[in-house]
This record gives sequence, structure tokens and C-alpha cells, in this order.
Amino acid sequence: MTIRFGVIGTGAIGREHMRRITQKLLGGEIAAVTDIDLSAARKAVEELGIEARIYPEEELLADRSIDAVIITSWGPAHEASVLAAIAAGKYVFVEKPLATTIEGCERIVQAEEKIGRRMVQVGYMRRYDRGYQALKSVVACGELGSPLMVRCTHRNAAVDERYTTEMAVLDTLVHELDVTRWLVGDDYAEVQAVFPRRTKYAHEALQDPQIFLLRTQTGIVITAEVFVNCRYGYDIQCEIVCEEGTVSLPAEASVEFKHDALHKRAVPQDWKLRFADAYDAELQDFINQVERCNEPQGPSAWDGYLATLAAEACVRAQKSQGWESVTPGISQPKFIAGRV
Ligand code: NAI
Ligand code: NAD
Ligand code: ISE
Repeated sequence: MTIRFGVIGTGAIGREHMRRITQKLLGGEIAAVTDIDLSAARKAVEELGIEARIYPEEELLADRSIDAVIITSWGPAHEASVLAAIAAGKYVFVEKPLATTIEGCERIVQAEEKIGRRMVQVGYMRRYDRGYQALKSVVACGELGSPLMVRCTHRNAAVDERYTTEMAVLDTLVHELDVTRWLVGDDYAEVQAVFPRRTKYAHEALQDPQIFLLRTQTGIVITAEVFVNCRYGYDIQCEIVCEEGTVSLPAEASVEFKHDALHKRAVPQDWKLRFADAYDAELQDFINQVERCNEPQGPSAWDGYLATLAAEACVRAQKSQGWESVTPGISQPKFIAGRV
């Protein structure tokens, strides 16, 4: 059976996901597309040369021939689309963040809870990256002893004028907030933000770079740097320091140059290339599960809720510059496996 997808939001990543489902992955087709700007949806369909229908979101969700939706609109629009899709009985793959507010995430967790089974997978694709998976298995096997500290770096080459200080958390740091608790198997207790000197390349309203300190419930301390105008490219690093050794994210495969007395290596310029295999793997897994009428197995609405919960504490910490606690207001639904 081929899964018929509806795509909501045809910006940068919406078009990327449409292309990978059409040209690379097995078992899915893009059958319907919408965007708040319908001409953007039409352009995306024409560029890809597919037959998908183009209509407003309400009609897309009412279309019984659509099995699942991919929500790739901007973050603040996710909640309304996820809730409407669950109500229409569609499986949902939603890009991160699940929603930009804690209350919005709670409403989504509760909507799934009413149905009593998972319908939602969140696009925290790093869990499907082979480097992160290798890191997790080293920590889990216990060979290095318990993890004590984690050092993360998240750098983008540049951002545009619409990118704000809060987006450094809600749009960018959320990846570390999700993947680090998954790596070390522990939840966050408190967070703090520290602002270094600003780069001259940040626009006036943006604090860049930023550093976040996170303490987990068992006392692991994570330092996470977000620097979104680093100029030289897309650079993601992670080192876990344990009692008897350290383990680091492997450098991605890229050519090395030896030329003119220098030894150089190419740096990816954005997320599209750096995590291409992980995006393929997360969507293929989603398709495979939906095809078998199974619940999605990737990051859950509960994972999305916990990432936004920690993100909201980080936004408070940006303002207070003190420690802020991370306290869930709802409990984990029983049908979501009890893993961190
Ligand atoms: P974008 O700005 O390029 O595209 C967003 C699209 O959504 C635009 O075409 C816009 O017209 C449309 N849109 C906005 N509100 C809408 C609504 N209510 N209904 C329908 N369409 C709507 O943004 P981009 O970079 O594609 O990001 C989209 C989402 O993907 C964000 O949630 C972002 O966090 C996530 N993302 C995830 C990445 C990852 O590594 N997992 C990488 C890049 C983006
Ligand atoms: P984008 O701005 O390029 O695209 C967003 C699109 O959504 C636009 O076409 C916009 O018109 C449309 N849109 C906005 N609100 C809408 C609504 N209410 N209904 C329908 N369409 C709407 O953004 P993007 O870079 O493609 O990011 C989109 C999402 O993907 C964001 O949630 C972002 O966080 C996420 N993202 C994730 C990764 C990742 O590494 N996982 C990378 C990039 C983006
Ligand atoms: C973008 O939305 C992503 O998710 C990228 O992975 C991240 O590096 C970037 O900062 C975000 O804007």
C-alpha cells in the first residue's frame, strides 16, 4: 500500500521532504499540498513535476483519501494543524518544535490520549543520525562509566532579519534539548542562559551567540552553544564526558584537501546536507509504520512536549539570566513507552 501524504507548508523543508518522498523513499506519494500562500504550494508542486492536488488546509484534512500529513509550516502554526489532523484521523509527521507553547503541546498530548494511541511523530531527526546513534550506544553500554558532562555546539552560517533571540531556543537549541536527554537517558531539572559579547554580524535585535547550561535530574551538566551567524558553515558538535573516558560525535564524511601547504576539509553549509540521511531515515520509518497501521515509533508528542517545556525555561532564563526550573505540568501518557 502506498501512503498518500498531504503536506502543510511548502517552504524550505516542506519542499525538501516532498522531494525525498517522491524521489528517494519507498512507499509514499505526495497526493495533496497546501500552504498559507497557495501560490507557494502550486510552485512547489510544479517544480517537482507531480500531480498533487492543491487546496486549503481544511479541504486537505477533509479528504478521506489522505492517510497522513507532513506539517512543515513555521513553528507557531504547528499546533492548530496537528490538532485538526488528529481530529480528522490522520497520522501526523510534524517538524520541530511540536508547538511553540507548553499549553499547545499539552493540548496535543491530551488529544492523542483521548484516542489512546500514538498518531504523531516529531521531526527531531538527530535520533536517526548514525553518529548520534553510535554515541547513544556507547553511553548505554556503560563501558565509559556514567556520563557527567555534555558539551554541545550548534552553529549556523547566517540567519535572516526575521530570526529573533527567542528563536535561538525555540527553533535551534530545541534539537539539543531533545537529543541530549535521549542520549543520556535523563530529564532536565534546571537551565540557565549566559550571553557572550555579540558578533558584529548579528542584526540589532538578536543576541548571538548564546550559551545555555542545563542540569539534569541526576546532576549531569550540559553546556550548549548556539551561534547562528558563525559565517563559515553548519557545525554540529557533541562530546560526552564520562567517569572513565569521553565520546564525541564523528565528523561527517567530507572530502579533505591538501593544497598549497594547507590541509583542509569541507564544512557543510546547512542542515539539508548535514542531516540528509537522518531526514530520509525518519520519514522512511514513519512511512513503514503507517503502512503497517502501527503507531509511529520516532520522537513522540510527549518528547515534543518535554523539548518545548525545557525551551520555555530557557526563554525565561534568557530574560532572568538566572537558573530556571523545568517542571512538567502533566504526566506521561501510559500508551507512550516509558523510555526517556
Ligand atoms: P519556511 O519559512 O521556509 O517555510 C514555512 C512555510 O510554511 C512557508 O511556505 C509558509 O508560507 C508556510 N506556512 C506558514 N504558516 C502556515 C500555515 N498556517 N499554514 C500553511 N502554511 C504555512 O520554513 P522552514 O525552514 O521550511 O521551516 C519549517 C519548519 O521546519 C519549522 O518548524 C522548522 O523548525 C522546521 N525545520 C526543521 C529542520 C530540521 O532540521 N528538522 C530544518 C529546517 C526547518
Ligand atoms: P519556511 O519559512 O521556509 O517554510 C514555512 C512555510 O510554511 C512557508 O511556505 C509558509 O508560507 C508556510 N506556512 C506558514 N504558516 C502556515 C500555515 N499556517 N499554514 C500553512 N502553511 C504555512 O520554513 P522552513 O525552514 O521550511 O521551516 C519549517 C519548519 O521546519 C519549522 O518548524 C522549522 O523549525 C522546521 N525545520 C526543521 C529543520 C530540521 O533540521 N529538522 C530544518 C529546517 C526547518
Ligand atoms: C532550523 O529550523 C533547523 O531546524 C536547523 O536544524 C537548525 O540548525 C536551524 O538553526 C533552524 O533554524
